[in-house]
Amino acid sequence: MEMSFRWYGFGHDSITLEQIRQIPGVKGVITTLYDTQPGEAWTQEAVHALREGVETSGLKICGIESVNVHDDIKAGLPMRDMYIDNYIKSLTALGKEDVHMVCYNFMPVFDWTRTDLAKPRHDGSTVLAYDQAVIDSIDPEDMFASISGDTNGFVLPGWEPERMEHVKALFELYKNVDEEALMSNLVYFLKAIMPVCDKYDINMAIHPDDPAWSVFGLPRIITNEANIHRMLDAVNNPHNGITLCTGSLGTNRKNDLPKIIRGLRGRIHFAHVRNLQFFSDTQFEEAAHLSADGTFDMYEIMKALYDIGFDGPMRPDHGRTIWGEKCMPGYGLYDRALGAAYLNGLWEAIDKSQSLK
Ligand code: DNO
Repeated sequence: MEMSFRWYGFGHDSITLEQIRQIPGVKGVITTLYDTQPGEAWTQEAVHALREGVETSGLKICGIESVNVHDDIKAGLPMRDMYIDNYIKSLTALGKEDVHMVCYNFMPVFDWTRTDLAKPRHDGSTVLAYDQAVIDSIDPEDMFASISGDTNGFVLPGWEPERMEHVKALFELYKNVDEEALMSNLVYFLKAIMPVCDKYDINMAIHPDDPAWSVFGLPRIITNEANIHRMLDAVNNPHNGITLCTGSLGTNRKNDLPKIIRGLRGRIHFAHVRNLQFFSDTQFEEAAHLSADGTFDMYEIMKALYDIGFDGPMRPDHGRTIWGEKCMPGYGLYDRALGAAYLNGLWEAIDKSQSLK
């Protein structure tokens, strides 16, 4: 396991590489070319400049989150082959710059969805939260407006205003796309990109849908163990893997996270580890990483990752906003740094107790 930290790039993040470098055990960053749009071909020059910037600070790029997939690919529209060609160009640029892990998602229209970005918590922090009753009471077109006031001026990943301006048109795109069609569009995409992944040894790590069920009637497929295996078996190449995101897959309380992890040996290429606190099956808020602060047993999750020999990048995921920090909701320095230290501590303890046996 290699501990990493998500960083949004020069000019887009309140946190500096120098600060990240001082978090014990963090070896590198998970980043992206934040100025690109889904569907655009990345150039090797741009990736090289990003890499150089990161390496100058003594860190490295542990992986990209995300190279976003254009909606025409997800919806299976005629232009998809052109966008897939561009995706292959982006992967080539990354491969040539020695980047070997790419996180992406296949969620239609909205990426991760929360109904509150600054919910006050009992400990005085604020956190991201989700309440299905709120989703059921609003129009999808109002979704962006309802959360955009709480972002502290940051552009949230997956909620870029340029895309959100076209929500209605985006919904139109998917009107004939059900879960079966979405799955087959995903398989089509994966089959097309596997040769370049093989050539440059790039691990593709699909991010689970968050929450792990349909929102606003849109199809969602990376939601449970059976669907994950279906996707992996359909393109049975070790480069076709997943991002094990506990906070996303774990939204569905039927998903037994340690069990799912144990069944995915060799196919988990990236791990996002965080905790949730539930109020009902469809209402939850994000907790501190510590097991006792939420619902998940973080020891069992880390132990399962350890036992399957997980050796990819891991990052602490969304943190609470604490200590008066002004940051992108979920992506402040302080609570994620606490999360990294805690997860590293669990890993060290598991590792040492294994070697005592
Ligand atoms: C939210 C993130 C997601 C994730 C994408 C991957 O905080 O976990 O936006 O990066 O779904 O493409």
